[in-house]
Amino acid sequence: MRLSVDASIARARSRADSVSRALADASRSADKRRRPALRRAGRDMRADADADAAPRAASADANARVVGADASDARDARNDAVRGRDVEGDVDRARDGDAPTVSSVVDALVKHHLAEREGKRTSRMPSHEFWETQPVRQFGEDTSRGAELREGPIDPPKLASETSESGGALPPGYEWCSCDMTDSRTQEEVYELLTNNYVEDDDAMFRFQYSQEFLKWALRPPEYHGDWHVGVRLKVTQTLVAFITGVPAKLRVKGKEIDLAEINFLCIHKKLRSKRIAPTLIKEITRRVNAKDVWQATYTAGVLLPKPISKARYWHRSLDIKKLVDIGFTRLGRDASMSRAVQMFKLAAKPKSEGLRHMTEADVPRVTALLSKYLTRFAVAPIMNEAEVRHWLLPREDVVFSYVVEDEKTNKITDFVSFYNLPSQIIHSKTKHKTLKAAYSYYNVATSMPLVKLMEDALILARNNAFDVFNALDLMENESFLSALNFGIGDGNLHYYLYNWRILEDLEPSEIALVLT
Ligand code: MYA
Repeated sequence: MRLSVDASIARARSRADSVSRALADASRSADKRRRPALRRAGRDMRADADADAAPRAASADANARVVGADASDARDARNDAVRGRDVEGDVDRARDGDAPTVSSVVDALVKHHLAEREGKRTSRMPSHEFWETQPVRQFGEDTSRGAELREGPIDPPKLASETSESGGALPPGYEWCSCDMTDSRTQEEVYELLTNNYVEDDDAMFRFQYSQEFLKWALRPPEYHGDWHVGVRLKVTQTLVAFITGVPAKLRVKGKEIDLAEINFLCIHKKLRSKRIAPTLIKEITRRVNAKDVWQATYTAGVLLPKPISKARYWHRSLDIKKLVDIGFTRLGRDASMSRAVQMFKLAAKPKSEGLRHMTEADVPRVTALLSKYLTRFAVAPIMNEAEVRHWLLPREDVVFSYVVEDEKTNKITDFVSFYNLPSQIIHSKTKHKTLKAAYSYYNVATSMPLVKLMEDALILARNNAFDVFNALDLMENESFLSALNFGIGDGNLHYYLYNWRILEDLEPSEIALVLT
């Protein structure tokens, strides 16, 4: 299974190669002024991605939290194929008499690749009819020194009383509602909607399955607002068909403290997709958030929208490799045997750190102090008071798992480790397994030991709680343990966004300390 790591690196290289190949193919095609050659550029790359199979690893990802390097290759190949089609446009134009030279086509492609890498807008990029009207960073805006733009709010402050009182127009037959997450019937409706329609991996093999207990936890933090749990119902039957939520939070962004909404669980029933309902939902939650005098928001998504402040990656650590291979989450490399893989992912029977125990109510003040101090190191991090630490970090059965190490002499909490439980359903399971049990790394602080040691204990605890895989983003100091503990890189990006707050430069994931559920 060492192959999986090797294969990830090989894939990164092969992606770079595929860009060169795309350019070369494009150049050849333009030369011949033939469309099929360009189509082939896309197809060939897809075939390469499929052939290079090693760890298939795919998982539903929070907002595309997906494992599976070959899926990412395939997506890159698809993107390249789209770019190939762009070139076809050039070729068409050529036929119309405006003939591009080989070098002009190649130049255009190179320019596009470079611009895309820098997050700039080019005519070849998809336009964002909705997002281009919103107070968010835009691709291609001039953020260089001396340019007009400043860090901070994008729209000037308004008055909550200026916010309109009624929601945007839904298609006929639908109506707005607030989903009362204290009501068990409503919880069940939300659970059903998400279970059948929320985030899937690219190959539609896995879909997030947030439990009702999890949803209650994620949506009812201190000071939450019931009307920030926005639903859309079919008028006649009252069926819940769409959802978006906000919860209040405080974030420190490059030294500035911002009261904002964390937006999550945007979901539209599969039968109502591509009807521009998402922008209507987003405008409605914006209206309801603004009505509470809150003007900023943060959110994460797998999709690339204008314009992330950072791009993180999921990494995956197998805990039950046999099951992961059985369900198609992981594929063993050509030369890897199951017995070697089992050996590679073997963990000790119990945690190694002396004194590691469950976090309790009495730990709340000391965990708050430890975490608050630690989080000041990062450019973007939540600011949590004791009530919020109690809510987000005290253990909750089958939802959030938190442990501390207490120094016996000083009674200080020296270390804290936590993860949450977000299973995915296996959509077309061909085995007895119906669910992938995934633990997601949450907030961790190590002061009495290296982080890698604390996280090894987290893996053991997760395995002892019957999780199949442990997922972690490359945020904060996580890179210090990912490779060392045999995590494999996933394929989905998780983009971090701020609404109505500009920062001028993109941040590294290691500068981000925000984990949204
Ligand atoms: S991320 C999780 C998102 N959910 C899923 O992936 C579940 C499965 N998918 C679906 O349910 C639908 O495909 C969704 C889109 C609902 C995603 N974030 O209605 P449409 C833009 C933001 O025709 P549909 C999460 O929960 C798209 O670029 N925008 O599309 C965080 C296009 O706009 P533009 C998205 O496929 C959510 C427009 O929608 C996303 O039927 C943060 C198309 O609309 C996305 N994930 O539905 C929300 N996906 O033309 C933003 C597509 O411009 C919050 N789109 O490209 C902003 C802050 C608001 C509060 C502010 C307070 C101050």
